Amino acid sequence: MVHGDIGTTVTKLILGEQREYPQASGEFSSLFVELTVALKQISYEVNKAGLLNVLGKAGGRNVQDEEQQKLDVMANETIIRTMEYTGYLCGMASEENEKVIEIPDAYPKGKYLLVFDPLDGSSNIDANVSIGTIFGIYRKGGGTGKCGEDDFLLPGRELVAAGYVIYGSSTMLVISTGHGVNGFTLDPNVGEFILSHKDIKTPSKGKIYSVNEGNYQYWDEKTKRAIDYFKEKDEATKRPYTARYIGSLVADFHRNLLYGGLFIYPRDSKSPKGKLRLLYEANPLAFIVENAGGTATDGKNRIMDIQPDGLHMRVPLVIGSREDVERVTAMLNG
Ligand code: AHM
Ligand code: MG
Repeated sequence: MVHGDIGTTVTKLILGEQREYPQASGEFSSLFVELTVALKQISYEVNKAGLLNVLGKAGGRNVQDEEQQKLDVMANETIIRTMEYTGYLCGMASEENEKVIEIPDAYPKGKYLLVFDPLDGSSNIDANVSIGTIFGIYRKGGGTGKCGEDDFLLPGRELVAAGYVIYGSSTMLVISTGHGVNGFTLDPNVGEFILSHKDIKTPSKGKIYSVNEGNYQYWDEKTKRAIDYFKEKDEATKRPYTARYIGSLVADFHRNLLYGGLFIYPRDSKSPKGKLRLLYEANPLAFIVENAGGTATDGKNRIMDIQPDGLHMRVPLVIGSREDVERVTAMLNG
């Protein structure tokens, strides 16, 4: 059931959902509100980055051996420092940290697990292209206390909630707690996420395909054929699809969610396991797309049924409108 009318705040919507479950302790709602505080801080920093001359590299390399941008570090620290204090989490996992982020001994522990990519698409930062934050929330299996890597190796179907923020021409938060998908636009004057896109449903078939075709020579024949289809006349529309690729997953995904279409990052000979990460990129977006009526696979299996083998496991990703994803998945397996 979807709560709230256009113009309501994200806090009100989450509280409304909580009241549907009289046995709920309110911890999830409080956790979520704290998370939105961190997300608003990141939005503020991203927006003023150009002004403050903080663009550029921080000098370090993260666990994936990628250059860390200053804003990546800032976003990661903002989420960790905000959320470790709440008492609702037993640990966190971030794209920027090799191991589980433990809650300091001084703070109480809770029953939830937070996974996140603090600033996705960060190679686009210096060009002022839209970037995003992706997150997922799980409930720990059994009790509170500290948690280790094994606690995080859960399939996406166990997610309690997931969402992303897109730092674009305005900042938007898109979330699902498993009851549809709602989009909120940050009103900078009052500092609140306001419901602007109620009960988002993605079209069952789109006209857009998004893939880095520069990798064409690294694809196998089935992948080439599956992508070539979109340049031919589609059986239904008698027109080829439109190509759109920003190179910023949240931005590519968000556009396709609203307009219909699909995003594909297939495995290739450079990245035989795929590029994108299951825990904090593919799973949260798969949770969102399924709640909006779309679907997501790794080219064969449902993304949310994949058993992770590590915090930073990579997967191929085919995600978006149901008919389009099913077509590609069938062609990859034909
Ligand atoms: P990041 O987490 O290091 O920012 O990398 C993920 C990004 C996604 O946002 C985007 O979809 C993809 O990498 C683009 O990859 P490519 O440049 O290979 O097309
Ligand atoms: Mg990322």
